[in-house]
Amino acid sequence: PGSPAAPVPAGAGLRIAGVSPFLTPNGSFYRVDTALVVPKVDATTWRLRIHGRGVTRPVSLSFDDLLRRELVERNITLTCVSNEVGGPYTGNARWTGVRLADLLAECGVVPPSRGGPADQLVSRSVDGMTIGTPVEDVMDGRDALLALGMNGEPLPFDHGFPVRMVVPGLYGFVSACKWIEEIELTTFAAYDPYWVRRGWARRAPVKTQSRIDTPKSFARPKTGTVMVAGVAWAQRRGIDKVEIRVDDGPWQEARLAAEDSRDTWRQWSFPWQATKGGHTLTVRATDRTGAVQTERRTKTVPDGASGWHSVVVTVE
Ligand SMILES: Nc1nc2c(c(=O)[nH]1)N[C@H]1C(S)=C(S)[C@@H](COP(=O)(O)O)O[C@H]1N2
Ligand SMILES: [Mo]
Repeated sequence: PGSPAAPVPAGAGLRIAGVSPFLTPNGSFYRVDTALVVPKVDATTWRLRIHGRGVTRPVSLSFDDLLRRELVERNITLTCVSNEVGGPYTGNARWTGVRLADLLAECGVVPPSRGGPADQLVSRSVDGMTIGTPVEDVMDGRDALLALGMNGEPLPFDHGFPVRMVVPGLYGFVSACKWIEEIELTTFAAYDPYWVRRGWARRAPVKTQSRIDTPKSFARPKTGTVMVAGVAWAQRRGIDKVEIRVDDGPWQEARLAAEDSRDTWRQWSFPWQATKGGHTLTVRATDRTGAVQTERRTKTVPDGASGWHSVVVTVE
């Protein structure tokens, strides 16, 4: 990469047994898509077309065309809108790709805030998925990528080979088109993509969330110090605080691991002096806007689950 990712701070990974590693290995990265058979796209014949409203210079790019551009490498946490509170559909990877905003600008695309006629970017995959992303978000300076590498390897077939989109701060269903082959500039008024037609939101920024990775629910730890630990994420905003509550006790501050960037999740830990009996541990995060993760439980539909994650353990 011409623009490598900054080294991950030494303290970003806490090395506590049971905590999600800071970078999720490709083999254990969650997979969510509608493909019954994973597309196996031939990169030598693959092309990406960019066209539509306000595109004064439409293009059709080959894989080699992308490789000739400056490659950038960024750590970005990707989250699925269908992730329940405490669920597994979130992961953090080092993506390698090209800057989508630069490519769009070369095609003549201007964001709506500067008078551009398109407010929605619709990406289409070889398997017919359509995903709608705000043009403004893609062009506001964040690291929106057309990714072709994941954790130092070519993008795995399951994760969109040869090329997918990755946009920090937006749930995957409104940003992360795998096996992408077309980008059409249009408007939210003119077109509803796949999931929107099925009742999901048109716009879906990631909600501030936190998860207890260890201990697991129904664990039976011994009395004494039990390390409670997990991850918290609020892509684009960053995590400033994580707190733990034991049963109905006061909120107590957890120790935060070093932050890599506000677009990546952050590990945390809390040494709990566990006493005999049944206990409920609850976690909540505060993002850098000062907003405390809401207790209000919502379903995943239409724009992501909210609420606090709890685990119930029996201390022996
Ligand atoms: N072509 C295609 N791209 C897709 C999807 C899909 O079903 N088809 N699912 C989206 C959803 S809902 C999410 S959360 C992410 C998941 O990416 P991953 O499987 O690499 O974790 O991909 C997105 N891109
Ligand atoms: Mo998703």
